[in-house]
Amino acid sequence: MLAVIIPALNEEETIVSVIRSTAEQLKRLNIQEFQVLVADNGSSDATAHLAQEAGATVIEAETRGYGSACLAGLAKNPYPDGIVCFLDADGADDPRDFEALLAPILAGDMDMVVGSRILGEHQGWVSPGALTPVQSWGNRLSGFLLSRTWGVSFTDLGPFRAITAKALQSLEMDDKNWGWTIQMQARAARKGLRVCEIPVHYRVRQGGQSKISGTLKGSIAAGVVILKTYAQSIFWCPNP
Ligand SMILES: Nc1nc2c(ncn2[C@@H]2O[C@H](COP(=O)(O)OP(=O)(O)O)[C@@H](O)[C@H]2O)c(=O)[nH]1
Ligand SMILES: [Mg+2]
Repeated sequence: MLAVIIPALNEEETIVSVIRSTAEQLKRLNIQEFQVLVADNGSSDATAHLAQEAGATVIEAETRGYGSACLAGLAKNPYPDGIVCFLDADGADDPRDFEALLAPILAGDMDMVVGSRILGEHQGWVSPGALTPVQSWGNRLSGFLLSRTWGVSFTDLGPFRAITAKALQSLEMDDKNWGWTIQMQARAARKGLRVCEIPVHYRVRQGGQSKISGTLKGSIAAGVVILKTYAQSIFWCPNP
């Protein structure tokens, strides 16, 4: 009933522990029926091989990009009536937060729950250096824009999130890159879905190299894409 989609690009140092601790946490929560889908789009290292050995289903995404990998994983979701979770492959998200993330959906109270690293930070949970200042302020700004536009309460565009497969399908997601997270939140808000966020732990990546926030150029480029996706979402016409 639960699909966990992990977009991964050259994450051989961390992918195995992310898959193992995900499976461990889900079993601890008594969730027996789940599938871990690693969406790899052309890693040149051993990511795909190691992910498969660790028990995940590996999906080859044809086009580069974070959203593109998430879409490729989603296309192979075996549970169309279940729940879909996303988390990163670098070990920055903590699978121990699955419990808090899933609880409101399992209780039937929410359609989507986003893990906020900013809320975690306020409680001293974010390791120093895990979120760069540019990332932190960029995400806060995005949350502010979403809140002002649709009256939802978001502080972050965190990658670790859970949503019912049905709700996700209704959002007609199509962003192929770094607009993926804001597109999901903006469209969910625009559609009037039941959404909330919870504080999550966030760590420095556990190995390998950052593809985005590690450089100022990467952060600015992602910021521009995120703002553009927000603006496009205002004009999105959902199917009734
Ligand atoms: N499949 C795929 N995954 C990507 C791509 N770019 C980044 N990722 C993954 O997306 C996640 C977030 O990227 P990361 O480099 O950690 O960004 P940061 O946290 O801002 O430094 C990681 O799991 C990456 O492996 C991409 O083009 N394709
Ligand atoms: Mg990361």
